[in-house]
Amino acid sequence: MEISKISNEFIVDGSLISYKRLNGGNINLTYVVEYLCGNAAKAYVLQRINKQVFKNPDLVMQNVVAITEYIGSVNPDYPLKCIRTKRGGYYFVDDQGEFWRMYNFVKNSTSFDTTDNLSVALNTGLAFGKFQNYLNEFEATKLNVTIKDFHNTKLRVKSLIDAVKFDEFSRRRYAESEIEYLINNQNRAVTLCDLLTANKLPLKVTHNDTKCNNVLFDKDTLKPLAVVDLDTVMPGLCAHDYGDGIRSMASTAKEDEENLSLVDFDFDKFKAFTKGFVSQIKHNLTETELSTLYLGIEAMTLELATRFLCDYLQGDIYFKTEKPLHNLIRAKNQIELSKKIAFHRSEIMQFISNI
Ligand code: GN1
Ligand code: MG
Repeated sequence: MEISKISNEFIVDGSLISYKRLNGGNINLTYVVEYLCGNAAKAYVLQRINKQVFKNPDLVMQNVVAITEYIGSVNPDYPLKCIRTKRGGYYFVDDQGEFWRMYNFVKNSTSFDTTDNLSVALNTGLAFGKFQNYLNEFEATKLNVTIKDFHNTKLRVKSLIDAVKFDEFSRRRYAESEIEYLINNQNRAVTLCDLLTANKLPLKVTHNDTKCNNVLFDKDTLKPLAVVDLDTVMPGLCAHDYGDGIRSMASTAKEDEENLSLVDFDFDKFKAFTKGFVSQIKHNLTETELSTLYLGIEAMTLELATRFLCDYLQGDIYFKTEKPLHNLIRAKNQIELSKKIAFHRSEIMQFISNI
């Protein structure tokens, strides 16, 4: 169905003057649509929810609406809002059964896939830390689980082992050393899951995808305006949000950089994100949560490598890819990063424990 028709299903003033597809994001399809109302142009973000990944988009939208409204009630400056459809509700199902939703485009905002700017690193940590704080009193059981076992690292490893056994696309031979690394290093990845199972860590409302590019910044001041991409907000572990944030922020290279010699762990960005994040949430953490934050970095890096590699072996069915070996490249990249993290383990742990 045409973008203009889909877009016109939402309650927006004026008439559509342009639309443009955005490239970011590994899962959903995103457009910016622009409307002219009188003399003023106003932009919106139109997104197709990936049904392969989010099996029940209705549950996703219930969460997203509840969370945006709740954060808006505790922080009146939170600028993100879902736009209603003319038929009622917050999503439109097109004639191919695809689910679409619309947000306001946050004015004067920008985002970064990677950055070398330390105040952006600090502000990203602050933004995700504040996000957890805003939702501290939100009843976690009110949230739908939009992807079951999303950060169940043990199951992610099991899926990889199954994909290796099955080897449906005969790709195993191209990934032998990566498979071996991830299977041999699974202990570094699953400790948090074990602590959760043993009831040693509390479940909180977490974002579960704390990538650098899921924060919108003011283009001029680089102050954080909003945390976005709320599809995976679910009960989870604080260390997972922290670890995923460091995994994404503290790399010296983009997530799919092929030249592995460019992949390293940037201490300054790590420190800046950590300061921002931990300063916001420290008072809400138990001793065990605080002392296991480091494990989140190892877990999230190895888990994502495992997910990319599993998807490569399964024929690239989950993450959007732009080239044949994209998921293998991403897996190699995250493995390289995890080696750098392990190499600096004691320094990283020491910095966190002194904060
Ligand atoms: C996906 O949609 P996006 O690009 O923000 C993925 C995350 C991964 C990330 C890696 C629902 O996030 O879990 O960490 O790619 N989201 C989902 O870039 O699987
Ligand atoms: Mg995103």
